[in-house]
Amino acid sequence: MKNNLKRIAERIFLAKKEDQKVAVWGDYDTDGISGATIVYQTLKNLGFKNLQLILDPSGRMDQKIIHKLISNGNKLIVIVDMGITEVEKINFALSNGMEVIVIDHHLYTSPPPVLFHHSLKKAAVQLCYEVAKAINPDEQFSDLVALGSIADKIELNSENKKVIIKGIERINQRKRIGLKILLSKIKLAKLAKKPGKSWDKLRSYFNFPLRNGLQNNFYQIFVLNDESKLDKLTDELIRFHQNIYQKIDEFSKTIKLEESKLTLVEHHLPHATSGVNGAIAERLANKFNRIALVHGGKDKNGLVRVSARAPSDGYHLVKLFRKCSNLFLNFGGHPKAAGFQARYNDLEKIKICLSKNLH
Ligand SMILES: [Mn+2]
Repeated sequence: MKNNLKRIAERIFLAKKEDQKVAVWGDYDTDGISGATIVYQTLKNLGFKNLQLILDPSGRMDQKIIHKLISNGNKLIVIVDMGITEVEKINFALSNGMEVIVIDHHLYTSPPPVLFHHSLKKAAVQLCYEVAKAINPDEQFSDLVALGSIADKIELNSENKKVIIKGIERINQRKRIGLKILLSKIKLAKLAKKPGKSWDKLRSYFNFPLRNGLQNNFYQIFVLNDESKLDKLTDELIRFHQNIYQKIDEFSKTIKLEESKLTLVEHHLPHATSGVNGAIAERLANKFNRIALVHGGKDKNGLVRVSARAPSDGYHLVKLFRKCSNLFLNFGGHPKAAGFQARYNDLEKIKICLSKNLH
């Protein structure tokens, strides 16, 4: 993997030397945005002129964006927090004269046919930090690594702990002015060095539907120094947060505990995104101390996207999903926060299968 880092840095230096058009493209959650921000800022600081940052709410390597990049004459795309399994789309970009670098931490079965940096034990933002360090050892982004890792519910381990702790210290020192203003407004005086209330609170502001142009809002909070602009941006973020969480809370309170080992719930709130589904699932998992599965109803093809959350101890959602994988169209995620896509009509079968495999 070290070797890959070196090769990625070399490819970026080549792009700089040849003045190539480069796009950095991040997934739309906090991990994706903070990771893409790190790569984009590092390239910007290198002096790239033809550089573009894409934080698109459609996520998952939208084909329309690939077409746009091709017609704009892009030579290189750096994909963050997605792409490791998108072999078809990558091949499409390659066959149209673009090169691709993937920085991703999701599970894959066969490696993508391009340069990539990957680990299952780190958030994508930490992998981006490593790429940034390979390009410029002086880059100071550990606070964003802590933020993205906490938002993505990454479990602390020997490979990620050092950087995350360093980042938490940096957040507590209020080095990044946008975060400083936001944390003071939400009255988060100090971020603890291990999971708990302060992490949950921080996460609640960053892990919700990053729609309505809020990706850019996040990016600006990460990079701007203008206090009056930051004041407006953070207000906007907090207003959105209050509005959506009020609806999520009201809905979650109406749910009663069922006589089963896990909770399966359908909601009809606006923004039935994985962020909203996840926030409801999170509340129900904590409230009932059991696994919660939440979705916003079926689409026109009769399919549902379900977000799952596990209570604090003793569960591994991805391992559990593997036992019922024949019932899913796809699934993925992390031990305590995961999701799947399935046929709406299979949900009861899925519930029975998952319950059976829970001990
Ligand atoms: Mn991620």
